[in-house]
Amino acid sequence: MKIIGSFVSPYVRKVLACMNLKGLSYEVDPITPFFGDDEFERLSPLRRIPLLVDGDFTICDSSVICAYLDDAYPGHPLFPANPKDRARARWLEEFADTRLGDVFIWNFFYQKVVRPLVWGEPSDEERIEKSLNEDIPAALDYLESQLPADGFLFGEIGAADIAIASFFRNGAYAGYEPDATRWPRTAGFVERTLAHPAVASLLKYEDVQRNAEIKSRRQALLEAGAPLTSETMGLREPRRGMMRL
Ligand SMILES: N[C@@H](CCC(=O)N[C@@H](CS)C(=O)NCC(=O)O)C(=O)O
Repeated sequence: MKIIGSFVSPYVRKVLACMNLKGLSYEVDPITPFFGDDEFERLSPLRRIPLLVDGDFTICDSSVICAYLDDAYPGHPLFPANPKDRARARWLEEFADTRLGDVFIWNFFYQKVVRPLVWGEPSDEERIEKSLNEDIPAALDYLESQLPADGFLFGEIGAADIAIASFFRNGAYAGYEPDATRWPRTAGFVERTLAHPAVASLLKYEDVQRNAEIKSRRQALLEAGAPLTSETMGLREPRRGMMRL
């Protein structure tokens, strides 16, 4: 199987960690979505990563991919079996993908890191401040009411745990760490989840991806042992997708 998308994306990280949990092997085409070519846009119409290629089948969206992997492949289940727990797991995954995505990615990481780096535009400081002072704390207040003091949400680690914790890695890349005195459950949960081998084993590739220049990135990742595809859907110049102006 192939996953199209950068190791640094929280949504790609979620899918790769879930594939690691299931013991599935994969190759990654580590592109940033803005650099995707026409073929990428044909297969991922919103120009978003991750995209899964499984033989002649392709599907996008991290939640849809994780649900497909659970349906199609045995091994470690990504969602609990009990219908109510299962629904709650899907809700918490959705809360992470949508709300944590807004507060940690679009209003924070994207503003601080991606906007200047990819588009050569200044960060929107007002958005960053609002996210840091209002929106991230409100999201963490909610998480604090939902997350367990020990272990994972539904016993074994699964997609919902990983989806939530994944955004904190990007938060940390842009300089944010949750205050463990104000949100002790959240801080402990995130630390535990990110330290799980299925997630932690991806960290070295993320570091290489973040620190290498675009032109030498593939080579640097290969040298670090990353399982890369031989071909890429990446371009040299970025293009804007229909979702972002
Ligand atoms: N709901 C999607 C969101 C994926 C997403 O937003 N990925 C970001 C990268 S972290 C992206 O591709 N953004 C490009 C854009 O929206 O233009 C999923 O779960 O896969």
